[in-house]
Amino acid sequence: FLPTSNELGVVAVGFSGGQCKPGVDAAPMALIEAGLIDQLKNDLEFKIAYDNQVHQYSEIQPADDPDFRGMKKPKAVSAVTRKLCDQVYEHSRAGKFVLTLGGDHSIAIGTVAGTAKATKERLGRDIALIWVDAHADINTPETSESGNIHGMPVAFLTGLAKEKKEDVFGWIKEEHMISLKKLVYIGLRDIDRGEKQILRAHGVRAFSMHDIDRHGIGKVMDMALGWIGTDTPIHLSFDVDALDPQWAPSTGTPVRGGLTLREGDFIAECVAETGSLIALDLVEVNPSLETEGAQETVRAGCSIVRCALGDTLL
Ligand code: HAR
Ligand code: MN
Ligand code: MN
Ligand code: MN
Repeated sequence: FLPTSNELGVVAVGFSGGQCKPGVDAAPMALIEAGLIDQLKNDLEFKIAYDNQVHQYSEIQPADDPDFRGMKKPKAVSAVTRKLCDQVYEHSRAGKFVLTLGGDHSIAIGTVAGTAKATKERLGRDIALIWVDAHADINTPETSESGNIHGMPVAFLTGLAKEKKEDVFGWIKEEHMISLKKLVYIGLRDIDRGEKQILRAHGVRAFSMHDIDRHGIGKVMDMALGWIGTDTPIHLSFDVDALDPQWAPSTGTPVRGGLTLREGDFIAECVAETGSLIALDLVEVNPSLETEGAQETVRAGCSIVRCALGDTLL
């Protein structure tokens, strides 16, 4: 079921509306200026389908966008992710890998919805979702303490959070959703109380930093991929804040005690090795937050993407 060709659809999303800090919208350009797309083209010999633009989606963002059920900028995030879903869907439906460069993590509502739908249609299969992050991002509007939608994407994608209003994620239908049984977390270390209850109640497979310390990253990846099973299309959503701030300081919500850069690359390599990866998001790089750390964070992001796309495999 893998993308049969070596075609890679790239979507650059300069969107920051899922949280409150400006600057994360500049990440796609910073990653591209660091040479990411050239490397994928030249070193990895991908045939790249990229429209040469960083989408800001300002044209579809409503001027009047009051809080709703505690969510901040609900209509803007809904409209942007809906549009992004269509873009990702088109690439994935055509059998391409899809690389999405964010943006904050709210954009995964669009990317995962797009690959889930495309894969159901193309292969009649449900996708698995590997969420590499310091955070679980599974708050419902009601459990969220911040109202920031980048803390909620997994709740909307799994149907835990539902809203009928078409312009506030009501566009998310069954075909866009993934099963909580096919969701695996790696790297967790800052989970809200309400999120813990959700993870426990639904028996979600989660590997925290504690698990990585105990078993080592090799064993954790064996367990994570074993849970998903072979022959299941995988969407990997990688939040750069999964890495320790030592390697990725320039991100909106850094949390100490994270993955080393090598562990992050290893996770990406292991997923690449399965041959089942169909899509990758790289999110939450915010080059404006640190002066020296910004380039380091961008480099770390580039490295993760190259590894996930097979660079270091022999
Ligand atoms: N759990 C917190 C919230 O809901 C923090 C979410 C954090 N941010 C991210 N996403 N970078 O992974 O607001
Ligand atoms: Mn996240
Ligand atoms: Mn995070
Ligand atoms: Mn917290």
